Amino acid sequence: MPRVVRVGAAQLGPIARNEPREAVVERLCTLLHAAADDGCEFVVYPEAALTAFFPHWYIEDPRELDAYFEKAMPSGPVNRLFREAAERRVGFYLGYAEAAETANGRHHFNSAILVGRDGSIIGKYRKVHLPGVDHVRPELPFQNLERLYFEVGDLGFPVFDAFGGRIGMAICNDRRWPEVYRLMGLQGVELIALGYNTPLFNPDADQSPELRIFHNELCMQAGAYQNATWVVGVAKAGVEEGVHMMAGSCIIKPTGEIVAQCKTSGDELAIADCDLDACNEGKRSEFDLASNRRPELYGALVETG
Ligand code: CDT
Repeated sequence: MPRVVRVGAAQLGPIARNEPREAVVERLCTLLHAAADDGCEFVVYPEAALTAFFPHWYIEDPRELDAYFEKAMPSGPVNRLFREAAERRVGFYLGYAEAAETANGRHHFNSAILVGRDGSIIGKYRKVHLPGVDHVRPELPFQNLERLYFEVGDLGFPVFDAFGGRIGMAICNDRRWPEVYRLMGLQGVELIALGYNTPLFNPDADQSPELRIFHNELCMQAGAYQNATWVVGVAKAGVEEGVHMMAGSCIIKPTGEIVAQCKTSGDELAIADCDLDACNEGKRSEFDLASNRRPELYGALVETG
């Protein structure tokens, strides 16, 4: 039986700092319905898709900061997204800021969930590779304070049985690290969903927007090819509160080729039929990881430099 999953990469344009959750969820639902009308069964939204990307600013007021975090998933306005997605039988990946209440207090993560076509949460991922710093640098035009606002994810890189295949998740800066794809590749991943909020300018480096766009595609295409997996990378794009964000959300097939891509910097869908069996060729030949890797040597190589 063919294992074709029709996927919608649901790019978002900017979200204003004062944009209510209800308005954002309305936008998510509009994309969801367009995807469902086009036959999609899985929609991928960006990183931190419910709010402006608040790590770009130092927020002194603890109550203002707290308002960016979800204390339960789903809750409040987000219930609507779960309800309408289940009604349309569309599953989704959703990035959000998570406040997790545990026995030893409250913990904050940059998280993503995988939701099935029946609206149930199949799995969660918490971002491991947090960019930026944990202190304010007033001289910069904008911050990346993810290391101030979030803890490093503690769930590893799990892969879930869903949509007839093996589905993994990553978040933004994770995509630049080959071990992220490989750890999921070793678990047989067939589609990696990945949301991002990437400024077109890096205040810490002299990089043109063109070079940054090249690196965005380079790392996701390499991750797809080297692990024979689909990768769906989805942006929050446009000018968000003065920060120019990268667009170019795309769907990449296991050969590393881009098969669908957004053209604008706003709310937009890119759709592709992702044949999970297209992973088989790579997984059985060049990237048959079990027969080609030499993990017994890698430790020694690292130790001897
Ligand atoms: N959100 C996130 O992870 N952003 C980083 C920005 C790095 S450059 C300032 C990224 O890798 O896209």
